Amino acid sequence: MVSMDLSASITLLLTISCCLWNTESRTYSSVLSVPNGSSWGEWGPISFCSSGYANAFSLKVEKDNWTLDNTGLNGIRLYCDDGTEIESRVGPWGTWTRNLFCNKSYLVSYSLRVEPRKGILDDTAVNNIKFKCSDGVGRRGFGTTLGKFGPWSQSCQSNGICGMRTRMEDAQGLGDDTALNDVVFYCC
Ligand SMILES: [Ca+2]
Ligand SMILES: [Ca+2]
Repeated sequence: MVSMDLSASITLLLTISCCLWNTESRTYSSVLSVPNGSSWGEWGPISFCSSGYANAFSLKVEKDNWTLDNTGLNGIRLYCDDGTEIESRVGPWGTWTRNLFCNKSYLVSYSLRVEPRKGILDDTAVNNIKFKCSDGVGRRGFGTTLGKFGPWSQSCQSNGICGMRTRMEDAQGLGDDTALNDVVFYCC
């Protein structure tokens, strides 16, 4: 009787481990990054499409607010062909711009538009992002125009982007806010 209870507990434990792992992770083949991200803030959680790949995105953008503290890009949302929408850390400013889609293909590469550090002046860090679709066509987000685009990331060698993680600086109170500072994407 004791040994039956034990084996039932082990089975239950294995079942829980299996399912928690499934909701939080996914087997991926590579991680895409770029060298020009900024380094303020903390990395958020990794978010994966439940089973498919990202074929569209939208950006949370704070337009120039004519004050001395702008933040530019505040969030990235990916739309997966399995119907899921995923985000990692998202900043509090700005509004979501309209979606940009790949034509019967998936997102496979990206480049970040980043403003270099301004010292005592107003920093914004990342201002925009552009993607390449697996059909070779580019899609530039509706971000802001400060800074310049850096080099393209590697491209997914597998189907396409299936996950993401953003680095976000929390609100600085009266200090200089920058919101989104960097992002990496996962290929499956
Ligand atoms: Ca700022
Ligand atoms: Ca500053």
